[in-house]
Amino acid sequence: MDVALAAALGGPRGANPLVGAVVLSPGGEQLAVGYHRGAGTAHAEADAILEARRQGVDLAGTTMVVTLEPCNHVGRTGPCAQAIIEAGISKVIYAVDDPHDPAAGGARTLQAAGVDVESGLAADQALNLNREWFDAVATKRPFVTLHIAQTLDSRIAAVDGTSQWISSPESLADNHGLRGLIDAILVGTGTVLIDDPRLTARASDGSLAERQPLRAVMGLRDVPEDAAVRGTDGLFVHLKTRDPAEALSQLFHQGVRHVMVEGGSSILSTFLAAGLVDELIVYLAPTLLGSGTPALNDLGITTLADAQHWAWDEAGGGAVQNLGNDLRLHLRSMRS
Ligand code: AOF
Ligand code: ZN
Repeated sequence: MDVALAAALGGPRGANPLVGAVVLSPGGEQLAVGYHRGAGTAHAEADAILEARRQGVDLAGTTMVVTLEPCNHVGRTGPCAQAIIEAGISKVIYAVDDPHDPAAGGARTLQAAGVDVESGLAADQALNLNREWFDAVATKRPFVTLHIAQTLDSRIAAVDGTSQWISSPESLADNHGLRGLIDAILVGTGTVLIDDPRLTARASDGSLAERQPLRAVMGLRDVPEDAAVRGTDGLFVHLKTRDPAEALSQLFHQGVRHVMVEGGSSILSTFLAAGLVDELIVYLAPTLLGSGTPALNDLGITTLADAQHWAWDEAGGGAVQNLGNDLRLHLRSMRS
């Protein structure tokens, strides 16, 4: 399963989960490894079977170890359960059940065909591998990470509007690393009109990362024809709504399972007030502005009893990290 989990990481994140699969001989020898390369391409099981056949391996009586329950449906590809049965594989060990209704049920199909099925091996690691995806499938909306780059006194811009760069280069690099892992970045039209950001994932030398997130702008105002966010790669979308739930619904239907909301204040606040944030990442610079644009405005809270409580999240580098001169705070919603 460790080999399958590591292989899964070869795929890109997106509409589909990362999945890895390994074929073992009856004696336990590793015969082939496969993984899923993203929506529309072969599933991990099919990839491993193909790899085994390429090597002339006889699959009869072999065991498949896979990080997710083999699918039971014909989606863009599949069903994997059928491919496993037809290949003559006699045992399947998988980590976690597929929570996606149309695809679930592969274990039952395999068992009905006489395949020996075991599940639960390294389940925690497999859940962690795709934790945002599992969450998104359960809630039927993208997992939402809120990103705030602020001063010690919670300002994201000075009175004159200047905001570049509150954060240290290390924090900026960290943010660009995250952009390369998520499916979409979301900002409001106000941010586009004021900052004209590119919202691409870039290395410190300015070069574009291999994988770019969708750039989503929400709000009723028009996005200028020459706005940098439009780019030329077709990865731009304008969501003409101010309702955060509606924006998430539109993104989910476009295959987005993990979105990072980057600002400005009113968008950040709208998502928080609506209880639609799963994770908070705050880059805290050791600077003061006294006045200027606050990171957040009204959350609809008037009494302490209604305060929002967040949990420190130790996953992925820790709850508090030093990034250059900044602190990076990582928190998780109490709901998830
Ligand atoms: C598997 N093995 O490697 C993956 C699975 O549209 P499709 O055909 O690509 O199916 C997508 C669904 O299949 C996805 O939502 C998830 O439930 C499952 N993904 N299943 O057996 C794989 N990536
Ligand atoms: Zn499948």
